[in-house]
Amino acid sequence: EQVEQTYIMVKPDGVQRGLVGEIISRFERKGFKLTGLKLFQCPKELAEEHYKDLKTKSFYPTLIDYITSGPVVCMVWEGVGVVASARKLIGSTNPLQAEPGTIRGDLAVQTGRNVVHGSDSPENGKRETGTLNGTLFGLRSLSLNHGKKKT
Ligand code: YYY
Ligand code: MG
Repeated sequence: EQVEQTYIMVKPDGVQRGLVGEIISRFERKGFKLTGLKLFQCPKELAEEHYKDLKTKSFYPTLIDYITSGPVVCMVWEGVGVVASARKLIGSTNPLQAEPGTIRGDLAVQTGRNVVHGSDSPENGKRETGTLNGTLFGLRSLSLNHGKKKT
């Protein structure tokens, strides 16, 4: 059972719709630990780096336009099994196929406006939170003892 980190990003539609608190709340209630957070206007080059695996897809240009269309909220969440668990909390890529109770299942209807990103593997969790190849989103992860006072 290994402690992992995952990169969670509230996409521009989620920020515009005022869903930041709702989304953070779901990860908090689940019991994961927030170790990095910032509001950020993603430059095109960084969006392209983040989604480089999707470069050949037909929706790629639209995706880059969308993700750079307004501020996003970048977060690092930490915990045992957090990568896979966060993907479950988020739900399927197409919100119409996402189960009720998931973020996308409850809050979205369009694949191109699916409110939140989550790393799809522990390796990408490392890449996207910047613990592997430098700071992709410039997030510095503060792994402090939340709620625990040193005695
Ligand atoms: O990891 P996840 O966000 O669930 O899906 P990906 O397959 O990584 O695609 C990233 C992003 O691209 C997705 O959240 C919406 C967009 N997208 C799209 O607009 N149309 C598709 N057919 C597939 C994905
Ligand atoms: Mg993905």
